[in-house]
Amino acid sequence: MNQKELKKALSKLPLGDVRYFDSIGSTNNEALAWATTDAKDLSVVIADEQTAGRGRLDRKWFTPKGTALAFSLILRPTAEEKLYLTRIVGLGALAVADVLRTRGLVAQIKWPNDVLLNGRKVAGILVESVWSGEEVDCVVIGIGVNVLKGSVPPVDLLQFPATSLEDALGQEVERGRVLHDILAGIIALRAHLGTDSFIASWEKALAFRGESVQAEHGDGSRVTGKLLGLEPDGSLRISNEDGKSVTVRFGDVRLRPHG
Ligand code: BT5
Repeated sequence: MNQKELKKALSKLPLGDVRYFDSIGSTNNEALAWATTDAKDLSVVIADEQTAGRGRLDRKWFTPKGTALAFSLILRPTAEEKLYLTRIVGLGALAVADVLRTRGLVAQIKWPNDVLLNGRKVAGILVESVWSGEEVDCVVIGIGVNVLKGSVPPVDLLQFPATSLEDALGQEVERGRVLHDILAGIIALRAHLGTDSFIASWEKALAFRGESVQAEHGDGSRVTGKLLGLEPDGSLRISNEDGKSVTVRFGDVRLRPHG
């Protein structure tokens, strides 16, 4: 992957500017800094390697050289899109899941921000915002996808099993093509962000729907029950052990199958 190849692969998309790095700390950090200056809507930061890739709550995200996709897309949301900011993590996750499905894979979203293949994590999404007082100015959608086998971290570093596209497909995949397709998917889905059908598609792609799950918050509190679906803001709806419908909001939540 290099700047020239990428420019060619992405040339037909209505992107802002594209910045490519052979190696960087975190594409999200670069995009957040750029977003506070002159970044246009749909500008992208892409890196071949991240040395300080981040997950939620500063957990580590591994992006070894030459194997993965790591990029951050800057959105300048319209007034209407600002009404649906909590759906943006779904926008990223759904675009990734859709692209994997067009390659014949059974991709599911482990709410809120993981994409799974065969019950293993293949991609993670990290959405961060730049605020101007009370108003959101920019949203950065950071996406990491394990494309080639070498991108999958060692088991002892993981809380959840991981896989790559190459593992799932049994053949190598071109990273530029996957990147193109995910960006095209985000651009297409973005037009539907505020619709009921967006939530319906997101809901349909959820892992563990109708199954027993446990959502654990950072403070140790837990909700156990059947995963029902999503609220209009993208929060998770679970029927708890007393049969009552409860809402699990975004934040430091870990979801796993239960029982
Ligand atoms: C995420 O966080 O899954 C969000 C990951 C977002 C990464 C992208 S890459 C481009 C952009 N720039 C950044 O700096 N970040 C974004 P979370 O749900 O907190 O999951 C983090 C956990 O996933 C870690 O604690 C590990 O257990 C596991 N993990 C780390 N690297 C992984 C990998 N390559 N594949 C699968 N699991 C991984």
